[in-house]
Amino acid sequence: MRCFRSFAALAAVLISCCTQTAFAEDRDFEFSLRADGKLECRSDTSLPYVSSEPLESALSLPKSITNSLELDKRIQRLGKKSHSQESVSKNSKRKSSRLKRRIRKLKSLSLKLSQRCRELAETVSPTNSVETLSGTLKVIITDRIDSSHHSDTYLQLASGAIIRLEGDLEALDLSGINSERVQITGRFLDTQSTEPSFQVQAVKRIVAGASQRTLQLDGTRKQTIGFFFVQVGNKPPACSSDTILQNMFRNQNSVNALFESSSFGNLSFMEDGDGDGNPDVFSRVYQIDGPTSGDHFLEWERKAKAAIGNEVLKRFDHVVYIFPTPPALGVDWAGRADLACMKSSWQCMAMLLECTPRVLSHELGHNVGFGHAWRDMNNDNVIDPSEEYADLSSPMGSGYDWNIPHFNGYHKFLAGWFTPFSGSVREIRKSGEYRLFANELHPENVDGVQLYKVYDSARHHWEYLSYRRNLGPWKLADEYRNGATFHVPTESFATQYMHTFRDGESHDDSLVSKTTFKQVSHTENSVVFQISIPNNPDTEAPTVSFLNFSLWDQPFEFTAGEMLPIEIQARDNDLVQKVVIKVNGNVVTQIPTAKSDKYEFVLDTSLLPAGESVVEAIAYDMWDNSKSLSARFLRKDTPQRSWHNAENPLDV
Ligand SMILES: [Ca+2]
Ligand SMILES: [Ca+2]
Ligand SMILES: [Ca+2]
Ligand SMILES: [Ca+2]
Ligand SMILES: [Zn+2]
Repeated sequence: MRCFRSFAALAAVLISCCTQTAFAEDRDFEFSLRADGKLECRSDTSLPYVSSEPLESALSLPKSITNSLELDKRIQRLGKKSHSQESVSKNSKRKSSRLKRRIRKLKSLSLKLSQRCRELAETVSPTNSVETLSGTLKVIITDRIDSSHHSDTYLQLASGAIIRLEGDLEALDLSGINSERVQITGRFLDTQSTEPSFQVQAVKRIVAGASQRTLQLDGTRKQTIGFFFVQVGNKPPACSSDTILQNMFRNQNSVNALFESSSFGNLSFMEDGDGDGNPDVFSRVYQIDGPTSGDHFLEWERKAKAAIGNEVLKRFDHVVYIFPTPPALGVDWAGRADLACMKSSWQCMAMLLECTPRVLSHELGHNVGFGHAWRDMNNDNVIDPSEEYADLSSPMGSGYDWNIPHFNGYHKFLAGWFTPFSGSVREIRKSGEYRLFANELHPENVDGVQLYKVYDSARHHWEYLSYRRNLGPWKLADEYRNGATFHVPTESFATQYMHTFRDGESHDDSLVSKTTFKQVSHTENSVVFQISIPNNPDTEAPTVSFLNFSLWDQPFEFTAGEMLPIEIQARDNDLVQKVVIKVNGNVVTQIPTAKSDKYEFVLDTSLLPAGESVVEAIAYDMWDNSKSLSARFLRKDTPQRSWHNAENPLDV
């Protein structure tokens, strides 16, 4: 599933979807094995079902097969092969019967998995009808010891209740995570458990009269952070308060020093944020009774919260729990954190099962809003779990040895850390020779650019170009230094590392994107390169239209409080970069590039003023050509000025 994240892989998936054949006749369900080992079943007549446990090994699919379609193909291919082997020689007869045995085995596996899907469908109560919920999206990232990761997506309702979302979550747009309301349609799967789950069918943003979100973390932030040590059963926490105090605040290369240096003073964590004269790394060990086997992190968190008490917890922007080590708890992860919680007013959570600067900086990086630092080590355009942390030039990768480097250029940009320093980030639109200063230097001391954005018109994405150096305790592996480094951002706030150039090295992409790049020279603080790109290749503005209502001369009438779904279609000769939604002149949301050309949201009219309101959709392409379209809305309770009132000349 992870392959959806790169454009090339997405194209490959789209192509393979289009050549899909009908599923086997004797099967009501199409099934697939998810990355987490669970079985997902789809049919034409219902929402998908997902098994609550990973498949047992007896039912596991052959290697390189992940779904029913591939299984069918394999069976077909073996069938053809066995026909061609028949009635030739003794040897091929033996081969043929071996193939037939293999086919029987695969067919029986296919039937068993279909049967499992039917059982799954039956255990979900038929009264669980499709319904619509609204709330905010919340994502918790789990960093596993084996360098793979897992993310859980939740909907937090206005009541505070948290519901785990299941389904095709790769398609979820996370740009408004934690700070925007969304409306989701789907069905409850399991309401009995302490963690109810909901199968998602569709997600739409809710927009209203006023802007409800900050797009970036602008301005200086001094965060309060409380560290709490929790014993689970008889298992003690992973480290002492002294270890955290040193690693977080007091060592020369402390995690707080890393954030202060990386953010150019925009973000720091306070050792005594509640101002009572004592560090907020609490030496007391809180005791919870378990469970001590299996991964029950929500339950541990709930019990730890109860033991600590809300009076204490509420003083902090970030609450960090230190639980027992992974082997003591019998779990496969070392850290876990809320993603992008700093974008909202919500309290941030992180859990540590290891107290190293590496894990600590990584989890707090998730709190800021950073995804992982990927690197496609084998260049197959797919990020495998083992490649999820493979870019060692960022704490969001695995870090280099036990050193931690600064966060990378794109992530600094995402956090708004360059924002106060004008001229630090520039787009390259013209061919020429450019100088780029090191990502690590404080922009106040730099008279020049520290992050370049280059648009690749063939691959339809922005590439971020930075230059790295060692600075104080913040050290990089050699291969990331002495050259211009390219990163491509992903939809889940991750970055994909592309390449670090060397002096004299060039890349000629003129056949694909008409762009060539050559590194000229470097010093410790800067690199010089030449780039040749076509002159503004796109002057054609996107088209934009409303799909689900027509633009009459009259405003669209609504009753106050109504939730109006609005569908917009935006297309471009190149690529739609975003669709910005304004209500009465205020930007209320922006929707990034959609995989289809449909941009949907729900207008919450309860926050619209009396009288007429204007909703404007502005589509931008990658070159900032834009096209805007407005629709008028009128609250029914206000008397409508009719067109045949006096000043209308037609009324005579
Ligand atoms: Ca304190
Ligand atoms: Ca790969
Ligand atoms: Ca500067
Ligand atoms: Ca265009
Ligand atoms: Zn992580």
